[in-house]
Amino acid sequence: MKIDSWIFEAHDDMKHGYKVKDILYHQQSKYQEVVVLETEGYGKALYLDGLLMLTEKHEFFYHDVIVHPAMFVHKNPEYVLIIGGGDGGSLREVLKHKEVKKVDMVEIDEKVVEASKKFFPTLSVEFDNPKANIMFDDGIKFVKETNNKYDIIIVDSSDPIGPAEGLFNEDFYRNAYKSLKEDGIIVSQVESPLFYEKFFKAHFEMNRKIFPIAMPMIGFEPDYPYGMWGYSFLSRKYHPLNDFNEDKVINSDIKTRYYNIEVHKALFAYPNFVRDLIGE
Ligand code: SPD
Repeated sequence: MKIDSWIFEAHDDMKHGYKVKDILYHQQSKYQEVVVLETEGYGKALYLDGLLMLTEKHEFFYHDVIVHPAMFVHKNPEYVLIIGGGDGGSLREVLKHKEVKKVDMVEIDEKVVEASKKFFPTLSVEFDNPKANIMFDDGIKFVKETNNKYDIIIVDSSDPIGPAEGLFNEDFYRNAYKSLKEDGIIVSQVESPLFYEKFFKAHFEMNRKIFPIAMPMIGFEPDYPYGMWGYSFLSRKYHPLNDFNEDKVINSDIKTRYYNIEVHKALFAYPNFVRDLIGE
């Protein structure tokens, strides 16, 4: 990864860049290149294998969407599994929900947690919470082997290349389905419908064979190329709109900067090209 006064997430035909003030951390872990930079205008930024995972300024867009819609739709989300999520942002949001009794977090790369504890104090706030059980293991292997049943599973992965590749295939989702209670929900990050069209289409074709409800959520995320980001809402029972009880949000004291009742509904309002992609 080339770092000078600018950092670019480089793709075949475009680049997404930030002006860099300082390189704070640069290590090759057993799994990937882990880099933390101080940017000029967006706070610190975390890159894995040259791809931007988050900036301090904008991470709330992503972590609000990957956590709160499912947590508010589920009637009583007590047991949560986070796959990946080594920066701690998803754990922070999950533990804002008072019903939660236990969160298992399975992160493959200890270096990501190490970097977050050192450089991202606003994300790594809940690693020592007694409800949090942090395991350094392969999430693919974990869902294959566990007998646990979760209310919610959040797949907060990096991109579908490198160590996270297997978190996007059918075996993983079939095993994750089995690790849910009968009314459980999985939310995964599934890249941008603008940028990874074929992948996005295939993800929903595959998961409609596994889950009674498999719907995209489309949110704004300025940290990632094109700013439009996709997540999947995969549910054994609850529909994200028909079973959404707005009072649960109104009566909650959870503070969010992006998520609210209107945003919840808007995440399921698809532009026509997304409807075409998912065959609606
Ligand atoms: N292209 C970037 C996709 C990364 C999604 N995961 C980000 C991790 C933040 N917790």
